[in-house]
Amino acid sequence: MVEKKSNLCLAADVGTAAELVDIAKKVGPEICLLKTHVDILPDFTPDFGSKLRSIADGYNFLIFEDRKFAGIGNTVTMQYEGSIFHILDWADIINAHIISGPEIVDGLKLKGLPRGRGLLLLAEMSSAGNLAEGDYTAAAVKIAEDHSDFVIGFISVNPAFIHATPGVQMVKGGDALGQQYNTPHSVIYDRGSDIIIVGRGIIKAADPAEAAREYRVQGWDAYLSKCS
Ligand code: S5P
Repeated sequence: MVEKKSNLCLAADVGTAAELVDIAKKVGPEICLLKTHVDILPDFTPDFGSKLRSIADGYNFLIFEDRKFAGIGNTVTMQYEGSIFHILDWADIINAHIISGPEIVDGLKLKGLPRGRGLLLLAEMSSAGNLAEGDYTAAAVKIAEDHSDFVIGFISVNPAFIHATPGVQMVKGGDALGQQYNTPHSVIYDRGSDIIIVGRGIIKAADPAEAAREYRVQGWDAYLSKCS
């Protein structure tokens, strides 16, 4: 993040793997993280992971597969490593709900820790009416503290961890399906997050590379103001 002066994570929710590779190359210089939903892609092929990895290595960003694992420990172990996606092989970071209890972290850690991977826990969510609050959020923090060798942060509350916050656009607002947006400054400066996760604010812009630059500058400026 410091090397690239970027706390911008692109949520690359595009329709095909070809578009994803294209936008990764366009906005690569601006981002610290690229977030994927690999199960959206109809043209997924087994070389997807290695292709994306070489772009990530070239532009010095990490890959975050937003799989939102939620099952029991044994099941998520298999989902992480197996299927046609082999997420373990190419994603630096994954995330998980804690609804099934702390063993979900043990299951993912079993595979991820030896490979140097990291996990974000969904402690809060940006969608209207979500149930991740109060005791549930506190439980996510406790689980993270108990597994601080593998859990690196949250999808947004404890300064020892990284907070990555979705629901970010240049103007406060929302979409037609309950997404709630705040500005980069409000998320980083007022709420104390570390990373902004931006999807449609960039991928639907006329010039995604230019939009990514603007989000990076606003996110990084808000971070520098917070530090000073
Ligand atoms: O609470 C959440 C958690 C996540 S990971 N709310 C979210 O919106 N996300 C993800 O962030 C969501 O799945 C999508 O990929 C991205 C937001 O995209 P945007 O187009 O609304 O900026």
